Amino acid sequence: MIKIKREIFKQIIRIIKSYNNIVIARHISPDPDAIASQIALRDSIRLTFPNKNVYAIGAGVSKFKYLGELDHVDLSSIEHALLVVLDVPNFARIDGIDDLHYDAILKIDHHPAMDIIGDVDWTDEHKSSTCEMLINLLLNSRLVIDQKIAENLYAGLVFDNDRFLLANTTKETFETVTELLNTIPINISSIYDNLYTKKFAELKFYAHLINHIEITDNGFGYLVIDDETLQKYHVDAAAPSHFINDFYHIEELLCWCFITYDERNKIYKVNIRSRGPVINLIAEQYGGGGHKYASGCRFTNKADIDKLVKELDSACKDYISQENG
Ligand SMILES: [Mn+2]
Repeated sequence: MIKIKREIFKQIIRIIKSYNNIVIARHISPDPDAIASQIALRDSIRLTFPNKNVYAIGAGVSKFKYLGELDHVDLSSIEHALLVVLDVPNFARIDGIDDLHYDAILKIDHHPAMDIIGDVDWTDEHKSSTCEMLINLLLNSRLVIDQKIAENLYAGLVFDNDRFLLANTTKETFETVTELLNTIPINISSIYDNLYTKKFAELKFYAHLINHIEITDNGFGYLVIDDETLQKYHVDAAAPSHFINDFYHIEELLCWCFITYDERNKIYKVNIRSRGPVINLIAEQYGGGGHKYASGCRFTNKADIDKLVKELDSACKDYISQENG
């Protein structure tokens, strides 16, 4: 039996019930956990409370269209809204709420807490994904779940723990999935087709990453990817983020990062992963953040590249000397 946090579920339902306008947001550069969680929760609230206005907002990503459509709505015209924040702990990384006036915040997230504190706040950094938390919520409250909602939540869950491969996978993760599958049949193979089918161009780009990553004596791997390289392989500035998790389980790497120049937004996008040193505090210094071992940030100053690379490399060095301590 999963330990159910009935009290927090009651509070969540109460605050949802008390608002007619509900806007659901998540982080910039969204991944399937971020988008699937907001679309699933929106659809569930709409089915449960058909008279409410519920919107899932933020920039869309064509790669994740199969999860469902986001809402394009003039936020400045919405009054007395409940802002639901999913899968993001800090205001700086919420996508697209600048024009929104809201009266209260409901936050559900599995990142270490930062500056967003919800009026109702369920933060649990031991959960593998925000979708895992929403499965717990939907299966243990009056919120309606159907097959599409269940499939979205499963997709977000397996994306964030890389099909139960990563260390954020727990006994509770398996129990949550079992409870979901016992409740609703879902088409797992079509979810995996959507999540994992790739084009050759993308795999050739992956080969480029493998062939060009620089690895220091301290087990730190990094690669700066310019716009010319992205164009050569016909991929966009988000492509490196799709491969960052494929560098887990490489013996020579303790920590690795891709720094990608996004020509359209004139910004460097950084993905960082680690099997050794904690990296989210470093990412926070560059305006980013995330999990202890999976973080990201963005910056415009080219000089920050060298600084960040040096800092991550020395974090690896410190980690090794502590291990050998
Ligand atoms: Mn997540």
